[in-house]
Amino acid sequence: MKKIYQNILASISNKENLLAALIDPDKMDLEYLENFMQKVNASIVTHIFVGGSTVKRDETDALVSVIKKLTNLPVVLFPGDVTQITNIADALLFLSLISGRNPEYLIGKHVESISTLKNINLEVIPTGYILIENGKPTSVQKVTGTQPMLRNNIQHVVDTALAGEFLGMKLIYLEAGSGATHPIETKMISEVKKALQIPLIVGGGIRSKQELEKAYQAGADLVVIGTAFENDESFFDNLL
Ligand code: 1GP
Repeated sequence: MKKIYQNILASISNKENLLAALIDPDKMDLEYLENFMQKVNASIVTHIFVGGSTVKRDETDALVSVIKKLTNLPVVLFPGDVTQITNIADALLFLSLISGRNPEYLIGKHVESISTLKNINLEVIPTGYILIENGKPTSVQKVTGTQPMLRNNIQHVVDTALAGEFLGMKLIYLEAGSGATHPIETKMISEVKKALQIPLIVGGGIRSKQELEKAYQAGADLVVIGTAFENDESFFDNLL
């Protein structure tokens, strides 16, 4: 059943804030997963995102099959590469790195993924992915060989997000990068949100309840947190 995107839209119209816990197969120890998922299930998390910049073939499949046994929350792939696609998940963010100018990450990887995607029944959600500089190089930047967009050129980011919407993308993801020193600034979130009709995802560097609330207040519909959950499980309790 392909309903993840429809459910995101329904939650937004009900004014519910969405929160994804990002699990990187490269960093998550399977032995630790059960305990981690108990924390997730008892928290305000609404989605599980799975993905990373450097993940070994089949690692995502193994991880997602265990996650599915431990939670009823939707599991959405947020892949760093084509090898991270598995039909055990509920949906796939079909990411186009529209902040960059590397054709591989605008269309190349997408074409490469079709031999897998055409044979499985995975919900595919076209997503405009926009990397914003945060003071230090990110893994996305290194892996994709692209430059992030400048923090102080908000208009250029707004135009890029809207171009993504006009191209037919269903979500826009503003990304400061995993472990970013600073999250995306609220002014940028609110300006992008004002311009868009489609939902806005914000992630990277969010480490406190206050930062999470600021992102929602500025207009983020769905916030993604990875590092803060990985580093300190009690962060789940702080969000209650
Ligand atoms: C990274 O936006 C996500 O792609 C989450 O970032 O790990 O900094 O929470 P953090």
